Amino acid sequence: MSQFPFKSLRDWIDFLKERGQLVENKEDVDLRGEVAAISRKIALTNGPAVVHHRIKGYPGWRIFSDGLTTRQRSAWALGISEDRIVTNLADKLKRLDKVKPVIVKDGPCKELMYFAGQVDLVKLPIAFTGEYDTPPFITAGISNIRDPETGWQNTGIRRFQLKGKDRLNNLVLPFQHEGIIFAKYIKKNKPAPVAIVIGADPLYNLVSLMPAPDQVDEMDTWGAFTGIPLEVVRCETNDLLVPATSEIVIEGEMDPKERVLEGPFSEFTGFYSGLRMLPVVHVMCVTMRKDCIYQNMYMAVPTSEAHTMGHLMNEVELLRQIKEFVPEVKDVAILSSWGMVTAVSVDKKAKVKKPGLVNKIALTVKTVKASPFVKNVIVVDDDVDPHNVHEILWCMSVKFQGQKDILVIPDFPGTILDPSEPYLGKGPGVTSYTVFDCTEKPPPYDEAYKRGVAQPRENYRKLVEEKWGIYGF
Ligand SMILES: Cc1cc2nc3c(=O)[nH]c(=O)nc-3n(C[C@H](O)[C@H](O)[C@H](O)COP(=O)(O)O)c2cc1C
Ligand SMILES: [Mn+2]
Repeated sequence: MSQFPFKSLRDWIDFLKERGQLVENKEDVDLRGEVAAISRKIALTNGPAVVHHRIKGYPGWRIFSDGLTTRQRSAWALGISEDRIVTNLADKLKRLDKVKPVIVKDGPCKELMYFAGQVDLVKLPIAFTGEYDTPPFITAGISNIRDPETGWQNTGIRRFQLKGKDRLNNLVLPFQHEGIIFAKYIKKNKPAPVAIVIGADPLYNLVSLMPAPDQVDEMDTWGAFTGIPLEVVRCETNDLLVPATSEIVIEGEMDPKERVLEGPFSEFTGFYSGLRMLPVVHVMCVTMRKDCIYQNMYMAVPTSEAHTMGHLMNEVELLRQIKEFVPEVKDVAILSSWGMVTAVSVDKKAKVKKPGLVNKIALTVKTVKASPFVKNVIVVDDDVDPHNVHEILWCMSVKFQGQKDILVIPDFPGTILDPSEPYLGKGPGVTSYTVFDCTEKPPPYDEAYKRGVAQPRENYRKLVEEKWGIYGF
């Protein structure tokens, strides 16, 4: 029986099979959209994970996807109950000791090795997403880079467009850790070694999505969650560390100066990205497991596996980081598009005693590392569940007046990825930041709120919960 902590993608696949959460697709599938369309349908229906066994044009390969498309499966991968998952995880992270990864001599990821001249990335079954993202992108590539000054290794998932047998593009954003670290190599005019992992255990995938503070090694977080160290091996051509059981490891270097056109990509905003000049990864070595399983992570117009797992891990980091400054914040929910609509709940009693608390929260949200994509924030009281869209819209309906409950900070740093940014006339990279105060307003404006929420009495609601099955539902 496979159980948490899962040691490899294969261990995770066995577990999903045991839980009845895996489809083994034996039909032929086409990389030019069919694989992506299957993932899209899985995301829209909260469907199971899938292994495709027959990839047209790529005999012998299997593709895995959608292991973490539902919160339930993410909770299994994190070894935590699905109930109150964000608050529990944020609390857990606060208390955790570092458990550093342990270096082992050899691992299954080194069963097959290809060095310069032998490397051919075109042989990987890389799936296309939309009709225009050509050439295709490796979407579930977990990138590792080391800070040349402090030795800190950062792990973060990214997309890599195929540019040749041994070349990939990398969307290095300046506010992300890969960008912050790569800037140090540019300053020194030195190439930056990177290691890209495809197909690892599910927790490694989840921690690679955490916008953790600077100098935090996401592999330490893996150890902290599980209580045991992540087993890693050293790369063949650089000193980066990667999980020993990885399916594929791509080792390479990013030239500090070279840039080539990237795009279009099926972006998380739901639109194709434009063309941009971006850094290039020159691949020097690829190592693999035998009978390798390629992992694809679908991302395009919401929702997708990338959105569901990304939202969860961003919620956890946002909550943890905001609470350090404003402990009155109780929960955080990303409602759409990587935080472009985010809800935050605040301690209702504390808010009454501390005028201005909502604005303090608003400013804090945009100050922490975890919020680069946060654009519109809805603040609610903590008697409302911010993860429940019906409750959020209800609060906006009956507790919010646009004339006085909106705070707009114009010309805030943006992301360049939001297609509405150029509308401001200042080019991409500049955005409005907007806060909607949807909390109950203090006396003398609380007349109706004091009368209470209209619903059946609590004892009957409890009774119905208990008897639900007995009624025959
Ligand atoms: C499929 C997928 C692709 C992604 N591609 C990129 C990317 O190319 N560049 C980027 O900066 N972030 C990308 N992200 C988001 C980052 O992984 C995420 O913001 C992470 O927290 C960044 O790591 P860091 O906090 O260590 O910088 C992607 C996320 C997913 C799920
Ligand atoms: Mn990081």
